[in-house]
Amino acid sequence: MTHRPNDLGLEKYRRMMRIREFEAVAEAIHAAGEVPGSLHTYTGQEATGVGACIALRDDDYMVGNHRSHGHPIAKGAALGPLMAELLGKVTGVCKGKGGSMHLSDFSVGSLGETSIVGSGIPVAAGAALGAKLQGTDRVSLCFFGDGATNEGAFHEGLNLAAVWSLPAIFLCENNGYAVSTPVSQVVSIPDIADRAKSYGMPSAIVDGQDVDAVEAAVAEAVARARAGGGPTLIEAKTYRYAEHAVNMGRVLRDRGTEVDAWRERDPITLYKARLTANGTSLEAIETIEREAKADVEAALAFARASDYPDQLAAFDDVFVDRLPIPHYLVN
Ligand SMILES: Cc1ncc(C[n+]2csc(CCOP(=O)(O)OP(=O)(O)O)c2C)c(N)n1
Repeated sequence: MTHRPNDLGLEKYRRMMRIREFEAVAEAIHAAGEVPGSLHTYTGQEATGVGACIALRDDDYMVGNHRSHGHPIAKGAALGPLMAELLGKVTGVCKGKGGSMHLSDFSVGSLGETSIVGSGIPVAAGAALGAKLQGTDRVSLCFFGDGATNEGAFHEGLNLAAVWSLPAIFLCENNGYAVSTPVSQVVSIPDIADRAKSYGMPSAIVDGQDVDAVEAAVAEAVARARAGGGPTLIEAKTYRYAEHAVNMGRVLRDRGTEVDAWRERDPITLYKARLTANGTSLEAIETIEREAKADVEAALAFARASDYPDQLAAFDDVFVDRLPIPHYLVN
């Protein structure tokens, strides 16, 4: 059985390690042709996802984007059904019909992602509205990139959330690029967080490599949202190590030594140093590292052993009233 440490610091480390291992395996099996479609890895941004999700309750909502393998893992999702979804298997979180960019797992409040940049923002605002109308104190957190903040959906979602004082946290993971376009070429201000001013919304800028700092910033926003104080925009400055999508066979932009400089502030290495400095034993840390590797291997074995969905299942779960199956597909 997987050891689940009670200590919050080790739990954060555990979730970051699970993401790192998951992405390493996902990239390898994608290169081997086992994963259909494109694959956007989260490696390098682990502290942002984990710091944010650790500040949420299990019943809070979370919405991701196209770079979202890490988000449900950070929210506590089981790895097997996530890996199975990447492989298009029936045991996947979306029964194999979503793939890498659609990893909804409602069991942990993960409402899912779409490949349409910015589209999760109004979805998260809608979930926040639902939580408010139902009289709960649940909050809704949305992850999106710097590129998404140039989409209309960002402005529409933040405006409505502010006007209706919705319990939402908008978390921009500013990793410096949208595909290969540097953020400075398409955003006219240094800090995306400043866009909150136009909606009268509080904001924060946080070091996205520091899991504790992200947790603290999100916890403050969550407390405000639960207390009826409305939404917050948080900008986490972070970095993705890989190309926009992996295994493309070409480099879209040569980032030179920049990647190495960011690796110097790798979120997992930084946190390991902090844990050990605070007295956590190396043995406890290494146990977590081994378990993360084993858990991801087990997830892959589970996914590989699973079946592909029946082709007629394509018509299930699309509308409330099941679609009729075209006669030419039946026998
Ligand atoms: C509406 C829309 N426009 C363009 C694209 C193509 N596209 C896919 S990902 C991406 C960049 C997104 O950048 P960002 O939001 O910063 O996220 P990151 O990939 O850096 O995590 C673009 C332009 C898309 N999928 N949807």
